[in-house]
Amino acid sequence: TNVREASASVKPFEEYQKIYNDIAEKLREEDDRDDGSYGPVLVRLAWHCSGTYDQNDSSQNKGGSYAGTMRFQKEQDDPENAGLKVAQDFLEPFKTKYSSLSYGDLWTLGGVCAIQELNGPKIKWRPGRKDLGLDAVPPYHRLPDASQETGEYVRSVFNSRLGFTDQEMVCLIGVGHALGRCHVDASGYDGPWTFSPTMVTNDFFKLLLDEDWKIRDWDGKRQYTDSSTKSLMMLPTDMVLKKDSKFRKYVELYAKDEEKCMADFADVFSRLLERGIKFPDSTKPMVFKTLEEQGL
Ligand code: DDH
Repeated sequence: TNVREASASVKPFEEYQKIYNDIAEKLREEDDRDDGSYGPVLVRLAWHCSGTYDQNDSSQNKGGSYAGTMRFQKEQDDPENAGLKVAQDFLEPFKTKYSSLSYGDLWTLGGVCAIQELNGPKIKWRPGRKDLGLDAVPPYHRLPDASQETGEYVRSVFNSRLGFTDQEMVCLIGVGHALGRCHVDASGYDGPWTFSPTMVTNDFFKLLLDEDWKIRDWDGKRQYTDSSTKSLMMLPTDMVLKKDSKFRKYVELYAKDEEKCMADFADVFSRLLERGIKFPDSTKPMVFKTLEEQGL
């Protein structure tokens, strides 16, 4: 089968809100990461532990967030996962404190918490993933290679394997890349996409359309830089969203309509975290309050 059954024996909502609060408080306290927040790298961990799913694979190596297999060196060594140990280490204390929580639940909840605390939309989330063994590690080359610059390639990742539409892939990539930056010592690329890398915004879409993007003149990997400030970047795969007319119409839509952008992102990111998992009817989607909403 291509899906896995989530456990029906989960804790009440309040218990998960407590874990959310613990993660959010640590995010608030620890600001020694490049732009002052570990939030972006937590979002990337949630995406990379989920984005390995292949809906056409019925083997035990089908991937997805269920099995928590990025705790194994073998999956950490996937070149596309370079730099994510930082995020795993950030969350590890909560695995110790809430030992019945699986890694898949912890890492996806970490991403949900980061998005909401960085001013993003509410992301529905469900628990029940179970840790599986080393033999469930998915194969390499499922997570996207940023040096590819064709629509066909981007669709091969998000449509063929993950089942997302053109509009959904544009939304996921563009809101994801509003956050954080590339690190030479991780991916080999360098720099942020936006001027506010610790805020969830639709700025990626506006900048992609409005700026004049040129190949950066440097010794590193082939990437683009904005002609006006030369401080921002775009990956080859990001530029595809502007060049491919079927993608571009959604870039234009999301650049104009932030509200629609955030509503669509909340929905599609939530589904990304649940790819390959069947949840029992008894497990209702949870929506967490931010620290601010709780007066914390
Ligand atoms: Fe990404 N991403 N991403 N990305 N991503 C990188 C960083 C971050 C690709 C390549 C890179 C998504 C899609 C793609 C985030 C979220 C999301 C880096 C730099 C590369 C390279 C890593 C480093 O050096 O530290 C490619 C290729 C794709 C693609 O789909 C074609 C999606 C869908 C998301 C999402 O969240 C939904 C975030 C956040 C970061 C910043 C991490 C950080 O440490 O900061």
